[in-house]
Amino acid sequence: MSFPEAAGFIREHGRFLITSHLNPDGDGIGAMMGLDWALRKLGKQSFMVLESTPPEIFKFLAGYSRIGSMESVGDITPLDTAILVDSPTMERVGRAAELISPDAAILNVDHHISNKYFGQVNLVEPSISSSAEMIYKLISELGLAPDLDCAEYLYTGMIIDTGRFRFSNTSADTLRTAAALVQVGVRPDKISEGIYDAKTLQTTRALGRFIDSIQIHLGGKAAVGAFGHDFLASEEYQHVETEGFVNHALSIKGVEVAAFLKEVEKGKTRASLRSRGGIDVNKLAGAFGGGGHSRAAGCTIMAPLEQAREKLLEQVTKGTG
Ligand SMILES: [Mn+2]
Repeated sequence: MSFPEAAGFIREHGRFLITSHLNPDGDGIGAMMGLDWALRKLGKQSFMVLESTPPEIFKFLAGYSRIGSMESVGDITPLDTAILVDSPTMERVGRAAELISPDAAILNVDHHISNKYFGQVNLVEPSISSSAEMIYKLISELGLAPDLDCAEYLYTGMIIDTGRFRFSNTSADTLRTAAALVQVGVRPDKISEGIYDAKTLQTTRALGRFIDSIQIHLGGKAAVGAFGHDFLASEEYQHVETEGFVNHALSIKGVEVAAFLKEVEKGKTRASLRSRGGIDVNKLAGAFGGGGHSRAAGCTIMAPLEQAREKLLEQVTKGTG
């Protein structure tokens, strides 16, 4: 599926639900908001709804309150047209799927290699850094040029998914797009400060806790940091944003694969996985029903923390040994 076909889908419809995956990152948020901006520019009706309240950390984006949650929207009739961004499956949007009528026309815009092509129209481009970069191309295809607000949405998505233009998904096109957004007026220092230098004290303390928890396995090849259920359920944790924590485990010399394990419920552990390229974490996550990208992926392991760690390491050994 090509950008012109996705643009055609947008032109043909009038009223859209836009949603993204559970616990969205800056790319899901930025791509949603950029797309919402474009739809409204075209005179369309657009509603952005996530399962839960969007994360505090991106509150500096203009019009952030336009993003609703299942709680805030109350009872609304399911929509006939939906665009899912940055979500590899329908299931990943969680309860927001209740707002999509069963026979809805769905446009799927994503860059996860694990994408399941669940839409009527599927714009899936695993070679593109971020869903936000895809939305930039889609906006151009629609004959629009981002204003400053829109440029900030897309730039935010791009810096999150490229790790501030450090990861291997940072292409010449990525940098050209970023340059175009800066040309519109985006200030890289402002966005960077908004995301990386506006942490709660609890987040900074939690990072210390995460770093302390790192254990090295498989002769130095794997690093695993973990939060147990008690901490996740504590009042303190409610003010913590863990975006980027796992990269501290990956940055240790010799480490090829890193994991951040969170025991979200007793007996249920969420794993965030990163690799430097030798190990395909999309496949690793796939062994537990998850997925993502070859160097960044996630999955849920139905086991308590320590068992989840063992299962994960077993799978790394199987996949690489
Ligand atoms: Mn993404």
